[in-house]
Amino acid sequence: MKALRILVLNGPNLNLLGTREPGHYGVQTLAAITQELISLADTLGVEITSHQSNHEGELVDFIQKAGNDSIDAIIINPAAYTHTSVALRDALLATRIPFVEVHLSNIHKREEFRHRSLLVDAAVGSVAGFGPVSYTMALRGITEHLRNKQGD
Ligand code: CA2
Repeated sequence: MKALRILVLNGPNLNLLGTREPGHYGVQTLAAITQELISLADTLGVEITSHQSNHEGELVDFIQKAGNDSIDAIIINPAAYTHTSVALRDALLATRIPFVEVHLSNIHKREEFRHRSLLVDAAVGSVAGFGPVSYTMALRGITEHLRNKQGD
């Protein structure tokens, strides 16, 4: 059977991980988090591709491209765009690719403006508050979800 293909997208400022604000976002760099995901993907037998962008339009482009590249699922940490981006919501809905919203911090115990996500009601699920483990939980969760659906 063809390996599942999963796209991992990271939004603005996540390229700074491991350099500042360890209280909220931990000490691991994005490269280290991605490396851990690649090795878990290997264990699970799925393929992952990963991108980070500070630009909303570029993230929209990656999502649209995923629609043409037969990507099976998207794991996305939209960062600040979580709380503001109708464009990311529209792109995700347009491609109809199942996605998981991920956050390092627990957005619900932070400032009120972070409590609202413009994406989460369209997601298969969301994981927040576990630091880098949020990403590995998302990968395990969506892989199992897709495999259960393949068996339908
Ligand atoms: O907790 C998360 O993963 C967030 O998506 C991170 C976003 C924030 O706007 C969301 O509300 C929650 C911020 C990412 C900024 O990352 C930095 C990393 C290091 C230093 C400064 C910012």
